[in-house]
Amino acid sequence: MLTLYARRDSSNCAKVFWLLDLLDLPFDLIPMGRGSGAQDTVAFERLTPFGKVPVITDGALIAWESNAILRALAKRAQPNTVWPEDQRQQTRIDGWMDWASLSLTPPLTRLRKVRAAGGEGELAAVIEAATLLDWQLGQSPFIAGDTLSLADITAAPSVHRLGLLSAQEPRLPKLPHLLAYREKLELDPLYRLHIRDALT
Ligand SMILES: N[C@@H](CCC(=O)N[C@@H](CS)C(=O)NCC(=O)O)C(=O)O
Repeated sequence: MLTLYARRDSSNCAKVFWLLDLLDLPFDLIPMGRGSGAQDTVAFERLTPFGKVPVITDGALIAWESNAILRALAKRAQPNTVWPEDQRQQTRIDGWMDWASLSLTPPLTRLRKVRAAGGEGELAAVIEAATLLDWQLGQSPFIAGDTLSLADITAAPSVHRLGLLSAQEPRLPKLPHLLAYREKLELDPLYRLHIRDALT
């Protein structure tokens, strides 16, 4: 049986909640992380060198880092369309997952933190990443191709938060492919539940 240590209002956990639901994988949830009321943090810290959520265990398998968890779950539930076994497709999806985590999310996270503390923050890097994503979504209906994949799930918290930012930030350019893509994701009940309605 899978055990997930996580909290619902964390972006990295939200990706994992979405995939577990999509793959219909049963799991035990141990609430963990800031504000979760977790008691047994010592046992948790033995599982991960960083003390961050999400973490999953599956028998002897322990996985931390949300993208590694997504791949471990997708591997466990083959065949599936979100991370197909074909190496060429997997590599393309992996590339976009890394891009989302390394180039899309960090400037947005930095901006949100600075603004939450009352500062202005650096908008240019957010615009650069969002514009690249918009361009890519002009090439294919989903980030890594014709169907929803782990790349979309990885990027989803930032896609949602870019939508929240665009409502308050007139300097964010209109990005029509990104807007249409977010509207399409919002038709997906699992995106609504785990991303849109779970994350601020
Ligand atoms: N790169 C890691 C980041 C993990 C991370 O920073 N998790 C945050 C929540 S999104 C966390 O554990 N924060 C402290 C806490 O909730 O106690 C991943 O993708 O899993």
